[in-house]
Amino acid sequence: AQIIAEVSRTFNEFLLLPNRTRTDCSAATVNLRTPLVRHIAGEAPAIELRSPFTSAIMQAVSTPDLAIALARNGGLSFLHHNQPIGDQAAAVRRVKNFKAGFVTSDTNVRPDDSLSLLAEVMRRTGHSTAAVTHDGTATGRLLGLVTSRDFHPRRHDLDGPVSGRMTTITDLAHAGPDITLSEANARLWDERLDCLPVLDSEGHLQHLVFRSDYTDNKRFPDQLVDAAKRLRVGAGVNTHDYRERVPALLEAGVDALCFDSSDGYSDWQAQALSWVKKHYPEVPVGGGNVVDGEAFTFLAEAGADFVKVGVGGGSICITRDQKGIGRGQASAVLDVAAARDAFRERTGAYVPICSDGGLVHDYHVALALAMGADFVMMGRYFARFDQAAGAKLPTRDGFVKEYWGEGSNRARNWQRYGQGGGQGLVFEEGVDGYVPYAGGLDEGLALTVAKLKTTMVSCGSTTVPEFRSTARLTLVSEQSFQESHANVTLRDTPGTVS
Ligand code: MZP
Repeated sequence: AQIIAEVSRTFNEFLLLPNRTRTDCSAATVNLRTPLVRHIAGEAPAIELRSPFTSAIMQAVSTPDLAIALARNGGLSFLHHNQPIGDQAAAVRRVKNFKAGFVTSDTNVRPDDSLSLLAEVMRRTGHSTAAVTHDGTATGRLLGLVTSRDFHPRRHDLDGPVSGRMTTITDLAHAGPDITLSEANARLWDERLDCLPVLDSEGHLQHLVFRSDYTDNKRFPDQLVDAAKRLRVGAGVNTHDYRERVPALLEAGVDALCFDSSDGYSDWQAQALSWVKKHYPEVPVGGGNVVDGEAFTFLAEAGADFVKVGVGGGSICITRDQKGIGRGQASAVLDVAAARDAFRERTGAYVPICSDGGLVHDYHVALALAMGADFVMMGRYFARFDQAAGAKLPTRDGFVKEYWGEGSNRARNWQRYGQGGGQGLVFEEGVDGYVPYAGGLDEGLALTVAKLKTTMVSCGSTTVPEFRSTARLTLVSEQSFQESHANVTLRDTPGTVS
């Protein structure tokens, strides 16, 4: 056997050193955009994530509800394939048919008509206030506010001078669902406005962004319904029934596929990737999981548009106990990232990598990105939210949610865990358990994103690629790991101070 000299390391063994933070580097200026799929290095990818989060291809995690919530927050879910093809396709359709938030007009509503059209939308939907922007450029101008009840913008609500119903909004980008707002405008948007119309440079209404969910198109004037923006969704596939599953998912409107295997370094996966690329060359399809550069290159050469990294690190995973297979997640990501960069140098193609599983603390997301991941995939994290599949159960101290592995007897996902060719699991590679309940995805993810941005600011970075290239990591000793935690008796520790 060959012994790899390097020790297999995981995230807990590393910390980031702060870099110099420039004055223009703040949470408001951090941009978390990251590529999802293969592209020519230096060019824009066909699909980007607004936020580097994907949810695990697991029964307990990626429901259509979770996919909708995550897509609306800039990430992407991969709906699980451990279900009949028709059911998975129906789940894809549920996400794609969700029209909340966006109604797009392609009918060139004249600027003069915009206000009256908005008033009509507001009347029908019960919205009370709306803002009208003149254009979608970075210096979009707020033309007016339409209100159906008292709405008095306070000066500090708005970035620009307020004069009657006219003011200036800065930093309002026109990017469809990817609208970004300056901090002040985001606050205004959160607190006061119900509806944000986006107009093109000639003042034609392009689409309306609503805060609440509106699936009933009847509420909108006809001019605004036929071309609603649709949320993105991914789906897991396996190397057994892909010839039937892939076309059904595509028919349902899926945006990206991912071959899902606990060990993706196999001829079966290379053959399946090649089949998809031959029959559907335009369809983004990822592969995995792998833990070293050699396996990454194998899948990238077979056509994978992204590669997932991680074997044995998942919170519900016992593959390492059962089979002695795996690698510390930090070592795996560092090795695969180096191979991705070498592949880019050699071929000119950038194939993003995803750090999948084993992210226990929020700061592990930052570590994964610093070590080279383009985005992360998480199971335990998302299983805690309302939108995940597990039942919410009361305990003495609050609530928990069920969370079980795909290799557990509960899921019996034999397509993911090839154990000798036959159908069925010979032994378990995952467990069935509980995770603390964490409420809704919107609030939970917002907190994680806030921490990620703050970490990036401390490291002097405003973009994921900049963070990756400038981050400095240090190994921590057992003693310094202890030092990282609070070293006082906590106030709410029972039986300490009366
Ligand atoms: P985590 O976020 O809960 O730590 O890990 C989720 C990841 O664990 C999944 O994306 C998948 O790669 C992996 N997984 C899913 N089921 C099992 C299992 O039963 C597993 N062993 O390891």
